[in-house]
Amino acid sequence: MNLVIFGPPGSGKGTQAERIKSRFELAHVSTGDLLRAAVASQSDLGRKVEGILAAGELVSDGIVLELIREAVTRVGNDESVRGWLLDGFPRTRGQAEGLGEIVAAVGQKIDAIVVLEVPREAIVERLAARGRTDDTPETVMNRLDVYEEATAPILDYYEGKVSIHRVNGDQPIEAVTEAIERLLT
Ligand code: B4P
Repeated sequence: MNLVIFGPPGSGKGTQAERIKSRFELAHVSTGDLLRAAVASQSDLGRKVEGILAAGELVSDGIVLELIREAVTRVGNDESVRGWLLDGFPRTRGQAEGLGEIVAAVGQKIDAIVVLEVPREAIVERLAARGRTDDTPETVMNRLDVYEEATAPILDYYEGKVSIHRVNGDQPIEAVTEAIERLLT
């Protein structure tokens, strides 16, 4: 099974992905984690994207698509998992179209998209409590705006093509996990 977990910044995509990956034996692929690891290692890629992450802007589609192409190929050769769980990707229409080409080239498809719905006020509160370097109030506001403008419209692109499951993400972590598991089994 190949899944995409979708939602605004701070909606709990990474939190839920960590919990459901073992339940469904999936490889968790987070573009945010891959980019933060590149920054931490100060690789060429990391130095290029560091400022973009700090500002809450999107890294270019070309860079992110290359990371995903590598990850999908790696997971396809990994017999210990039954598919992938993409977290934080796609985030633009260009990424969605690029993902379609990548999965078609390896004979795969997206089986479902899980959308975590959380009101803006709850997100601002959550991220202020977490305090990652891109969780400052100004950056969080920018990330939410970028989500509304560039990312949320992707769901229209997938409408009618892939099963889209909407989940209330504004409830305790365990309740969100249970809701996702019910939808997918
Ligand atoms: P991401 O790493 O994807 O970060 P995120 O959207 O903020 O986090 P997520 O939704 O996973 O929230 P989490 O579970 O951590 O992106 C970071 C940056 O990387 C982007 O701004 C961009 O610059 C770049 N980037 C990433 N992907 C890209 C792409 N495809 N294209 C271009 N650029 C890209 O949860 C957040 C907090 O809430 C945690 O503290 C958690 O404990 C808490 N929480 C979770 N669930 C909760 C619940 N149910 N109740 C209360 N608190 C909860």
